[in-house]
Amino acid sequence: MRITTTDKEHITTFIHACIRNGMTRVVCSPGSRNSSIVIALDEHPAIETLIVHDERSAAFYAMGMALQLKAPVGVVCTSGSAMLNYYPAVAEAFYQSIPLVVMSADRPTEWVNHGDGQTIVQEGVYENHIRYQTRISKDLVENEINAEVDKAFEAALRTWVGPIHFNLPLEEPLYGTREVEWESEEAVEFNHERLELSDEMKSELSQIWNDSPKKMILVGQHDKDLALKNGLFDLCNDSSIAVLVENTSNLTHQRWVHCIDRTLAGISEDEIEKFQPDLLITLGGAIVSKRIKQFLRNAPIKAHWKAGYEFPAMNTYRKLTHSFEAKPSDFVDALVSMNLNRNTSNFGSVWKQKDFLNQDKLPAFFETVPYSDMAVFETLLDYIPENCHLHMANSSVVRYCQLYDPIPSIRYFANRGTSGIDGSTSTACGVAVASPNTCNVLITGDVSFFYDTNAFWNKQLPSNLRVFLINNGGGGIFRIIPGPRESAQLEDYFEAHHDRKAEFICKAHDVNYVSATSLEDIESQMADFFEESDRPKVMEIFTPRELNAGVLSNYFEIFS
Ligand SMILES: Cc1ncc(C[n+]2csc(CCOP(=O)(O)OP(=O)(O)O)c2C)c(N)n1
Repeated sequence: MRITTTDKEHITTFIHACIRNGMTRVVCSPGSRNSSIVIALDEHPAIETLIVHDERSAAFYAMGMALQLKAPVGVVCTSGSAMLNYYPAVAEAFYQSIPLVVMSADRPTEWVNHGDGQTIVQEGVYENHIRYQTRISKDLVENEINAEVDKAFEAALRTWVGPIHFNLPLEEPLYGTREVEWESEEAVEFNHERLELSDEMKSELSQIWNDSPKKMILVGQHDKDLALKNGLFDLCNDSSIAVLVENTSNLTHQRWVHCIDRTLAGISEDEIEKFQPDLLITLGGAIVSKRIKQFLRNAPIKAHWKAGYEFPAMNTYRKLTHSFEAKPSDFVDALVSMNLNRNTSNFGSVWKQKDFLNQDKLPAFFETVPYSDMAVFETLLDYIPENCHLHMANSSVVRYCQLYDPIPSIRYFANRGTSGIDGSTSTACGVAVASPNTCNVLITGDVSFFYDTNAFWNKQLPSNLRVFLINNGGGGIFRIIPGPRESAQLEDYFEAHHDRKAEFICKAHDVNYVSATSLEDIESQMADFFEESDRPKVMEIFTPRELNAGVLSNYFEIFS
């Protein structure tokens, strides 16, 4: 097939190598130095492009698309500070294990630090948060470019998934084009090897398993994975195992504990020992619950097995004894195939019983709850449509959502890699753009929302996005957590109280906007809000900032 491309041969070779490695979507930000790359991408029949001005938002968009597509997604920007604005998303992609492909155009290397405009030292900028970084320049021949690109994608995709960075020095003139022949090639497949445990390892693990009447499996952030769910179900068909999952693990089962903080709140000092595991098995990424981290760090755990390719040395609970670089589902299957002894302990039931006991206390509590963040979450979560994507912004939103049992058909998203408040809306937009037939709901606080309003500043805004913006006049979390809430600086510096409203920001971006100040207001607008529309919609819900923290603390008290 004849295609138009840039006249810079090494860029065309580079783009073709990226396509072969599975990158077929790129979010482009405007500039001049990157024009040769943009021309090649825009003209290419195998590439779909989006345009987002703000590079910080662009990178979160791309990250959201990569999450949804389970494939590498590129971002391309001009030289200078533009590429620094990718950094928050690069760090998030690094800690959340997402294949974000950064392509930064650069001045020719000999002109860096010699007074040229829009020039900074770009190479190595993401040093501490990148799976692979390299320079692709015109000095490389075709084979060298192909080998380097393959190496980078291998690092990003085969086992430990994460972001990669290509820095591309380019000389003027930048806008020339030419025609070339291109044939689509077989895409590279990144197969991982299944975990094989040695006989020695099997006998060591069996010994520990048999010596541990109290076993706990804790699953952090993980995409929906039926193989993992089935494996866990087979492995945990045993009352000695407590399975604790957060909604971000996208796993649910009636025998498992879904609301960890709610359950922990009911454990009194004198019964702690009953709930402390001998053996801890952790799967998946970040854990939201600070309480469970504290609980496990203080527990006399004898062995901690961690399974996952990412961060094999990560020792969150300070008790790590074995790290298995494997897919969590493969590790669970390996344990299942060992036919481990069933144990007569009832440790799993003890946890689940506590969960049931605490659940029983909820209806009476919610009858008395005044209008507040807590009451709003209770109402909103009843209306989230089945099978949708639910994006939880950071701060108190993701924490409130952990207090309600997850809805099995929903896919939960949250930027828990770095827990930043800087890209939640852009990430939700990226996921929504890549899932046009699914309703995407974002629940966000006001500071997170105002921080990332440039998410709305682009042409491809997804109409399948619904945003619940809980405006409690600042960072409500700081009224909840001990420390800032007792500080004289609380209101000005931590909560950073403001009285901004989102109405005119939404109008500026032609986003539908409604507001609410009571539960009745919210409920009466819900049907319309979820009606199809050609634009996204925002419902701004105003809550009483000074009341929220007290209601939440009353909630935790009902379990004690
Ligand atoms: C990029 C970034 N800057 C600062 C913070 C620190 N921070 C954590 S929560 C928060 C306030 C968020 O407020 P809001 O989004 O309104 O949510 P609420 O606390 O009211 O639930 C801030 C500033 C952060 N996590 N990320």
